[in-house]
Parts: sequence; C-alpha cells; structure tokens
Amino acid sequence: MRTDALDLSTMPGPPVLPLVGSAPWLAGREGVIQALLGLAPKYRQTGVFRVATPSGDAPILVINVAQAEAVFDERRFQKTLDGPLLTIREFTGDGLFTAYSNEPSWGVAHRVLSPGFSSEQMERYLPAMHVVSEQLLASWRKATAPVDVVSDMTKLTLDTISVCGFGYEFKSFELPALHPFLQALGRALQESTDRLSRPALLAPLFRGTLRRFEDDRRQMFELVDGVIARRKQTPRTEWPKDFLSLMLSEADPKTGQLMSDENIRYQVLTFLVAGHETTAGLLSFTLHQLATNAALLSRVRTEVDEVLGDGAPTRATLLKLSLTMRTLSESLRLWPTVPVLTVAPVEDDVVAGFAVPAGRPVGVLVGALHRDPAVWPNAEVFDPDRFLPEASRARSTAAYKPFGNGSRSCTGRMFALLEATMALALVVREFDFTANGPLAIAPTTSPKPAGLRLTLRRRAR
Ligand code: MNH
Repeated sequence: MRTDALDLSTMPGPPVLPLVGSAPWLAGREGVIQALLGLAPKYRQTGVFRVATPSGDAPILVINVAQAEAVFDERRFQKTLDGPLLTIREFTGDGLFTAYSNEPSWGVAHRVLSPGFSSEQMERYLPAMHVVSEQLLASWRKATAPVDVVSDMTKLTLDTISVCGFGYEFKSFELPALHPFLQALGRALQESTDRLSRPALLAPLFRGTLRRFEDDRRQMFELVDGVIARRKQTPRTEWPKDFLSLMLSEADPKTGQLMSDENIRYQVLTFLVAGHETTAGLLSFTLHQLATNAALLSRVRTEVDEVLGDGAPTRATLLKLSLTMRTLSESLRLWPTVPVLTVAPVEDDVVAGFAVPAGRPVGVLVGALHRDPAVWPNAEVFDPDRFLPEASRARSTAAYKPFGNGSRSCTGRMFALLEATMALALVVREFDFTANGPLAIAPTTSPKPAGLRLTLRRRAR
C-alpha cells in the first residue's frame, strides 16, 4: 500500500451519531438511495464519501468516473456482497447474482447458463415476451381509470421471466392482486432495504418481521421446488428450451459437474429477483419520461411506425429501434435500477487517495457516477443522443454502468433490453398517455417511480 494514503476515518461524509449513524442525513420520503444522491454533489471534489447506516454498515461510496475507473479494474477489485445483497442472499443463496466470485458454484452456473442468453435463445423467448406484452395491451385497452404503471410493469416483467425462465405462468394480468408468491418475493426484497435503517441494537426486537421473512422464504422455496419437481417428472422430449432445462440437463463444460437441486432453486429465484424489478423500473421511468416529453415521444413513435408499422415485432426489427433503445439507455443513466455496485480490494489498495484494506466493501453510487459533470454535461437533461455511437465511444467505459462491471455484469442485459423495447414500442404505437404528476421516487430496493399513474387514450391514427 502507498504510505502517503490517507486514513479511511478521515474520508469526508455527513456526521455519524451514536446508535443512528448518519440516519438524519439518509432519511427522506424517497429513501436512502435518493438521499445519497442528494449528498453526492457536495463530495465531487474528492470523488468519494462515506456514511454510516443505523444498521451499522459504513459504506464508502465512489461517485466520480475518475475514481470509479480504479475500482472497475477486476485485477484490483472484485464484486462482494454488502447491505441489501447479504439479505437477498438468504433466499438466492449462491445463485449467480449473490454468489461470491470465488465460490465454485458461480463459475459452474455462469458456464452452464451462458448459452441461455445467446442470440439464438433470445429468438426463442421473443414469442413469449410478445404474448405477455399483448396481455398488458389488452388490460390497458379495457382500462376505465388511470393505470398503475409500476404494478403493471411488474406483472409484465415477472410473467415474462417466469415463462421464459422456467415455463411457469403466473397469469398476473388475470388476477386482481399480485400472486402470493410474488407478494412474498416483494416483501423479502423490501426487507433487504428496510434492514439498513434498523439500528443494529434494536434489530432483535423485530421478531415479527423476521418470522415473516422466514415464512416468505419458505413459500418461495416451496413454489420453486414444485416447479423443478414437475419438470423432472415430465418426459425429457417435452422439455422446453428454457433456463430450467439447461440447468437440469447440461453439465459444466469445464468440470463436468451437474448443478445441484439446491443451487438450481437458488438460480430460479435469482432470475426472478434479478430479472423483474429492474426491468419494471426501467419501463416505468421511461414511460414517465415519454408522458412528460412530447418531443421525444413523437420522435420515438415516428421510429416505431417506420420500423414496425402494424406488424408483429421480431428480434431483427426491435434491434433497429435505435432511438427507442437509446431512450432506455438514457433512462438507466438517470435512474439506474441497480443503484449501488459493491466491490472490495483483493489486496490493500487506495481509492481516491484513501487507504482501503483488502476485503473492505466499496460501493459505486451508480446514479452519481452517471451524473459526473466531468463526463456528462448538463447531466440532469434527458437526452438519448448521448448514446449515439460516436458519443459513447468518446467516453470512458467507467462512466456508464447500469448493468454492472466485467465478469460479474448482467447476463440478462439483452433479454431485458429486448423485453423493454418490445413493450415500449407496442405501447407508444397504440396509446397516447399523460402522467399524474412530476416524477417522485419510491424507497424500494430497486428505485421506481412512486405512485405513477397514466391516463390512456387509444391513439388516433
Ligand atoms: Mn441483471 C447482474 C442490472 C435485468 C440477470 N444485473 C446484474 C448486475 C446489474 C444488473 C447492475 C450486477 C450487479 C452487481 O454487480 O452486484 N439487470 C440489471 C438491469 C436490468 C437487469 C438494470 C434491467 C433493466 N438481469 C436482468 C434480467 C435478468 C438478469 C432480465 C435475467 C433474465 N443480472 C442477472 C444475473 C446477474 C445480473 C443472473 C448476475 C450475473 C453474475 O454475477 O454472474
């Protein structure tokens, strides 16, 4: 370690009080992440700051591109788990998202599941994605009141990933409320964030909450184990080519190892966790933007009309919707739905001049990185053209990380973008819509617009 590195305890940040840590500076209707984003501009000079949560975590947060470049070097820093991810791991175990990089099961699953994300496979998922999108459109055609966007986008993304992932139909658009499994999943995810604001000393008093978390976890395991058992009882010749079949039939090309049933259960839950809130949030933020930005809506719609016409979307036509996709990219810049990436130095290292011991978690506050004025001029302005190829090439690759970094980055990225592009294109093709107010953000684990409702009208054509 460099000897001139500063001591970590001198890193700037809001005051830390006994018992509650920096809670007064982290409170707010929009939740901890929005509070951190509000604090970030004060610390642009150093590019990092630290806080203390009531739960006793003391995250170091990187906010500038220059400092992020160092922590995205995988030879020096590796993904680790901290805060909410540790709670999520209680039900996703050593699944891809919450595995430690040095756990052998990560490598096995990464190799077995990679073919499940090939372009060929995407082609296979497309019809199912289309069916679910059509269910959304059908429910919106019938709507007699403003629609609850986050709820509907959640139904869309959950049904899509569960059908494509393991052939399970929640039929969310036919149910008046979210399926009990999905409620359990939602509560368990929320618990992962709520724990941050619970003073460590008081945590044992939250017995009811803990018991409910246990119940929710059991309920999730039961449903998933049932799905796995049923697939195994079905003759192999009838197995669909989905993630579950891959996991049950393919051995790891490197070790020859088959995935264990327990690990497969964790992967199924991982796909549900990693693959629904994030995409639902992305679609909701984008719809709010389009509802309040008539010029952009008109440009996107022109593109959709020109490329799709009245036809059914295919992978090839969706990939031609370049402005629509840039709009999604710009949404993820301003409202990244995975708000923090956590890494730790492999050996004692230095971040922004501060000594960080090996293994000490360091977070990258993605929304702040995506607003670094050194790289993003007029950062608060929504401008999809920041993602024109030339502009993207001119930027540091560390400047934009909505899908994470390096070997631990999102394997579902293409799946998510195809799904979101399809849903967005079909919605703007058919509806005009207005939002019920300016953007507010909900304090959920993955940020989402709070209380967003759209008033829909079938588009005059
Ligand atoms: Mn996804 C990892 C963002 C959609 C499956 N995803 C990650 C990471 C980010 C991320 C960021 C890395 C997290 C970290 O470093 O700790 N993911 C997204 C976003 C969307 C998304 C913003 C939608 C928009 N993800 C999806 C979908 C799927 C999926 C859809 C599944 C079909 N993601 C994963 C998996 C991982 C992951 C699996 C873990 C990869 C690994 O570590 O090997």
